[in-house]
Amino acid sequence: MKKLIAVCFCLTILFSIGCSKEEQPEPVLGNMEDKLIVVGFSQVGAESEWRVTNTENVKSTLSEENGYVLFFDDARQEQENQIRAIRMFIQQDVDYIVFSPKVETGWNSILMEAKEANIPVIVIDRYIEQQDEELYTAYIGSDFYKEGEIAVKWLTDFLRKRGREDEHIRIVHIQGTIGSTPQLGRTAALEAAVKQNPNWELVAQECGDFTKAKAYEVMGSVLKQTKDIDVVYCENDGEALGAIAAMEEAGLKCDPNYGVIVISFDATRLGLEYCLSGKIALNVECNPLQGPYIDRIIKKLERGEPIEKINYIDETYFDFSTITREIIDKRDY
Ligand code: GYE
Repeated sequence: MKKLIAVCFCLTILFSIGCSKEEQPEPVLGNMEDKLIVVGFSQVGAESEWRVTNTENVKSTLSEENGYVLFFDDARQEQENQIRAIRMFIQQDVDYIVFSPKVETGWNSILMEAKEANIPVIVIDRYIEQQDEELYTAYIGSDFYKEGEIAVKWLTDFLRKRGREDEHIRIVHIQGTIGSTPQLGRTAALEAAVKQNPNWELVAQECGDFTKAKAYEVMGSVLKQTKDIDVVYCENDGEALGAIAAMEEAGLKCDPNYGVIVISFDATRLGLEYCLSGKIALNVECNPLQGPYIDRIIKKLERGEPIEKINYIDETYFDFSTITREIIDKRDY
């Protein structure tokens, strides 16, 4: 631990008012020196329930009581803002940089700057293109292709159980932010399954940007073209809620037994309520509680212990036939 607590507080103030390093006043030295670990966290935005939970969890875990000073920046969905925040963290000489990259590409030069400054970078949630393994210290997040595989396997089994395995299945696909790891993984799994099942047809593929509003809008346009839809595959809960609202307005029933089968990802509390009502048939979990994983890795690094480079979080799924009120009430998010 190389930072002084008083410096941290000065920097927090400077960061929020946007002063340059040269303008910083002399730090006032306190008696808690050499105790707190300074982390700069660049969050991609606040587009979904998942994201809000992720932010709160990281903030509450990397707390002062737990030994940290946290600089937080919300990039509002702009990669440029993330790059600017990371550069600011480097100038502030933080101990660690944590960031959730909006998309997979475009990070090389800023991560090179962090590497030159000897600041370990922990990538969370979404992944980066692997050009240089040495540009980051660890990744913590989900295996998104696996999540997609869970979804298509569930759909295959469900259709088989209903004797619909040879039926023509018309699928609407609402994608997340294009180029982000969850979009790439969840999309790739669906597209692979469509190739394997000649009777599955992708009737529309639109970007919902992981938001309820955008999904509502794009689903509305799809419904103007066709209402002959068997499955809507949404890449997060917000999108599922938007798509369901548009379908219900258009007179479609979202119900795996007698209507449209809606598939979603995240399994937030609200998403699971929809699963309990049957409006979402399957909800594949994506765990946003990544703070404790970050904490564990940083503390290990502080003690000089070896760490795993890639850390996938264990995840499950919930479907309309097995979800219960008790399960929802016991969940943390
Ligand atoms: O599924 C979605 C969010 O990157 C895993 O981003 C995350 C995704 C999550 O906005 O709700």
